[in-house]
Amino acid sequence: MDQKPLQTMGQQSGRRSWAEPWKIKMVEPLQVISRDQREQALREAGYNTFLLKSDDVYIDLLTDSGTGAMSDRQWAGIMLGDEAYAGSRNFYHLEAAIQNYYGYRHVVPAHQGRGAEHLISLAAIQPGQFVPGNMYFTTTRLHQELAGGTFVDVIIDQAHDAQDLHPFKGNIDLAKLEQLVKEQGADKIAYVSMAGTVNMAGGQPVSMENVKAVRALCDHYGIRLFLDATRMVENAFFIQEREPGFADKSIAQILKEFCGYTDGAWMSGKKDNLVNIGGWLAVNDDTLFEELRNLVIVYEGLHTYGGMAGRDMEAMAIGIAESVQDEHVRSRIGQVRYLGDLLIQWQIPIVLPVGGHAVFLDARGFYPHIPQDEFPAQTLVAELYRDSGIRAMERGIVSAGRDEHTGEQHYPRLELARLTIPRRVYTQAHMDVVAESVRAVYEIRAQTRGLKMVFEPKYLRFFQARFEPL
Ligand code: P61
Repeated sequence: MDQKPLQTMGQQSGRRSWAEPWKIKMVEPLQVISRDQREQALREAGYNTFLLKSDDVYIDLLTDSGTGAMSDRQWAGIMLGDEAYAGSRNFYHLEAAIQNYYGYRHVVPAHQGRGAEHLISLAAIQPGQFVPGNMYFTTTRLHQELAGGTFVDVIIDQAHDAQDLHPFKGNIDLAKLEQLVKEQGADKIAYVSMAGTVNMAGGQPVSMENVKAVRALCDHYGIRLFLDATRMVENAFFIQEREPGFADKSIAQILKEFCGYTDGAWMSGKKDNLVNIGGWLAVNDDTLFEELRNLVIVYEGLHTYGGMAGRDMEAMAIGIAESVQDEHVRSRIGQVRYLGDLLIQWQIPIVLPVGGHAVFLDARGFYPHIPQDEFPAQTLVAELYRDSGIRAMERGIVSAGRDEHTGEQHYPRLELARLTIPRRVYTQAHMDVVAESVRAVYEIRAQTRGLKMVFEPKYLRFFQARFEPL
């Protein structure tokens, strides 16, 4: 019998292979429940993957948030927790790491990203002001709205097109931004809210050129520029890879340069910073810092722990240093890209180019026969779970929610299912299993039917909404 010669991944791409820059010291067993059990689990979860029990999940690609594996150094750091109510030494380690790698002057700890978003929104938004940003993120926009602001999307148009190959689809459209400033007046703009990378656009990066230009525009009008730094390390990788003049700079250098164009940042440490819980805010302005330091006590905890245990702060300080290692970022994004490249080769519709933290399946491409009101991306994540026990996340009309004033549903152009890759957790073999399950679901796409929503919560409905098959 004729057998094709087996090729390693590297050989298939005409290059030498690379591998993860770590080895595994401890394992966590996985199990797959039967198809009948998965059917039942889906029904009980109202076809919402957020409502599944994790014991019923095989490969969990719901999110990369807090799901990463810590290193042996970080676990050792956990043992060095100084659980003093005030002045924990771990806070000073964390503060130094943020100042060193991100470059901001003042640090305020928070229990996670949305805690930090709450504080910056309260401190920097006056009711009635506008907050332009490069595409909405669910919690970010909600906190801006709850503080009385109105979010305005000023990302470049290409970001809303799943197939557009622009290398920096996270960029802010300067003309859109300037038009808003001119229409409303600079005093009606609370600040510019820039995320790197842009989660809802598919993990797409912002270029250094763009942040510089936005900085110049903000300086011209006297507007502040704040960064959602949640996945900014991954953004730095794309600048190193794609932007002229950065190939010889390290991730750490690029990160610091980029942050240097902004007035401050908020952070969900659960992503880039390689911890299971934690977050922070960092700003340069003394007065704003005083305000944030005051607010943190009300909502999060004292200004030297902000809702985190001392040990969590130590793990994050160590995680920050690990997160900017070039080999780490290359292998992290390399794994995401490996999965994406398999799907591209099989002509399965995904968001292009493949972004930093996830592969986003284009549910419109899967199910052109399912109208957006019947939740194509929600259907897709349910189908994937049914096929293999793999858990993904809806990022389409359910996530987009409703207009806060009119109550009308937002109809986002992107209707996506996110296969989010936790950091340092799964292997290449897991990625193969995921790719094959996506293909199986794609093959039965024509006979797949949509869903109807039978329960809708008021805030961030995607977390707890329930559905039934049509
Ligand atoms: C995620 F379904 N992201 O991607 P917190 N900014 C950015 C984030 O990605 C982010 C936060 C701020 C999550 C968790 C999550 O609709 C959802 O530490 C760019 O989660 O509070 C979080 O940071 C907030 C999942 C959040 C969601 C909101 O999976």
